Amino acid sequence: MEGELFGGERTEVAPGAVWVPGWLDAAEQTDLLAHCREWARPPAGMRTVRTPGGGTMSAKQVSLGWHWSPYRYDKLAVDGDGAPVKPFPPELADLAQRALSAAYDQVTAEAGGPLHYDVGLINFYDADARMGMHRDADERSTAPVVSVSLGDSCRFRFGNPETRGRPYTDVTLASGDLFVFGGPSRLAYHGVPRIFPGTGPPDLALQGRVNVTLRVSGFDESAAPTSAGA
Ligand code: MD3
Ligand code: FE
Repeated sequence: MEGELFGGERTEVAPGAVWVPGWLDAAEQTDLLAHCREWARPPAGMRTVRTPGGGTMSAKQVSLGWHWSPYRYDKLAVDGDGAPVKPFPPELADLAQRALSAAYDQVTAEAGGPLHYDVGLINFYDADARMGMHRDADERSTAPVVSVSLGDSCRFRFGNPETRGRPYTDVTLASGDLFVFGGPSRLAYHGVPRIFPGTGPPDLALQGRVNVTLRVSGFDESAAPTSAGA
């Protein structure tokens, strides 16, 4: 198929859900992964997320800007070492704006000006990790969520806003792929039912998969020194 080897082709998987395979080139993937490894270090580094039911998430996670734990945001790593969350880095703010431009012809900003991306959630998957079907509803903003994949490919299941079950669409996300979830897709159920070990670009030298999501919290930084949500 023409263009298969090149990034930048958009597919609208559902209204507002745009997939851009091969969006980041090899050098950009290497650079982003190196940053993720830095951000994963303590303090407020990568940790196992415990869910209220007594389970654990198999993907390990680190937050930037605002610290997410089920199901709230804080300025401290309240379910980790308690340290202040790392700041949301300017390079991720830039990446978010480039992602919106790549995915959409026009971004309909909310009243109050351009979208202010201020949260990064980074998930680290080993070969056996999964993420069950869920919705992301802990942000106060309805701005699109930006997702960038690195390393091993995965099966990504994109569902519907009403139920955990069908109808859903399965997509194979590969290293460098961009996915943006806005509009009616923002509150759709989604999950990662499997990782395909050994499928990442050899040069990236990553065993497993890393997913970076960029979000707009909708929280007021100055109004809530330690906690928001809940
Ligand atoms: C659709 N991450 O961090 S990325 C998550 O691959 C999350 O680590 C998965 O689900 C991962 O919450 C899936 C795709 C994704 C991310 C956020 C979304 C899809 C989304 C938010 C709303 C709708
Ligand atoms: Fe999610």
